[in-house]
Amino acid sequence: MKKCQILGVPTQSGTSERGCIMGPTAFRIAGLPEILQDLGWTVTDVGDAVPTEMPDVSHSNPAVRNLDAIIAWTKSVSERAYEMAKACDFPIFLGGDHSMSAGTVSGVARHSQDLDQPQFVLWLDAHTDLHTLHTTTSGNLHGTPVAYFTGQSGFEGFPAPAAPVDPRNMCMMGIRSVDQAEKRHVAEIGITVFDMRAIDEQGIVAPLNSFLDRVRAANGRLHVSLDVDFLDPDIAPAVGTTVCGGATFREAHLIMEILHDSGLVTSLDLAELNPFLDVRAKTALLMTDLAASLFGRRVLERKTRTY
Ligand code: 4U7
Ligand code: MN
Ligand code: MN
Ligand code: MN
Repeated sequence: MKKCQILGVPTQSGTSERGCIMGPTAFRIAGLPEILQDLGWTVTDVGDAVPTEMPDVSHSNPAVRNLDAIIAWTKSVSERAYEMAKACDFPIFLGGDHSMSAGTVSGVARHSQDLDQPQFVLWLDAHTDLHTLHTTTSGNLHGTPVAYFTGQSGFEGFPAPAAPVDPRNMCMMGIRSVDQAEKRHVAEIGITVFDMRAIDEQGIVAPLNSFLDRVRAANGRLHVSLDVDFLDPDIAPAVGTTVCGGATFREAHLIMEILHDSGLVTSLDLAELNPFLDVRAKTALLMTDLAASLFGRRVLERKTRTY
């Protein structure tokens, strides 16, 4: 049986809204480990990550918040993610704010490098999270993980990622809030972006399949990072940074179903869940159901559809 390991990353230092620290607990209460077991996986919950000792750091950009804590989380989560990628077929990371992905993606990418396979990343988010310590104006470092794990400069005090992800191996979907500095950066480094307008015009099937074809052709390993705010706030209110006009219930499930059938996904972040802002747990339950779709839950027993 295929083995998956689940790690909680209860960080909220990357955002100014408190509550993401409760995210991993909410996923456990929603029954994620049992649901994956029922889908035929051997599941081990390896508990929660603990940040390393905080370094004594400061930064020239006075807006930057909680730099010491984010460096400490990144170091510890990156190590844990690397060990999990070695030890099982599929690590799952329960956030925690999206600064967690500086650690998760750098850790799994290091293992892909050991295997001599390219790391691909599918980023499902309203935001590009491409700020550096120098360009962020909010100072909230959950807006920076993509710049970190793709090896951009401007992360003084952080360990250099062992295996930076090639931005050309990244695809973003759901994007609808991009700051000026990020706009310049995203075009420059060659990330494929399907913003909400592209999804309105083309749907999700063709864009997603064009990316999955590239992953398959390169014999790549695929990390999926799902930020709650990828979803429309009407169906997923439990997030600090709501942006109108997000993905619908069916768009999100269809992405997960196609990802499952592709067989290409090797790791997953469930990021930014803030249970303190939820309405009768509906966001926690939806995020859990989306993970279930990615792990093979389907409406009918039928042969895997190939795209
Ligand atoms: B998330 C923002 F200004 N870009 O930097 C910023 F719009 O992980 C938002 O995607 C960052 O939720 C959102 O603060 C980070 C803002
Ligand atoms: Mn994000
Ligand atoms: Mn976001
Ligand atoms: Mn957010």
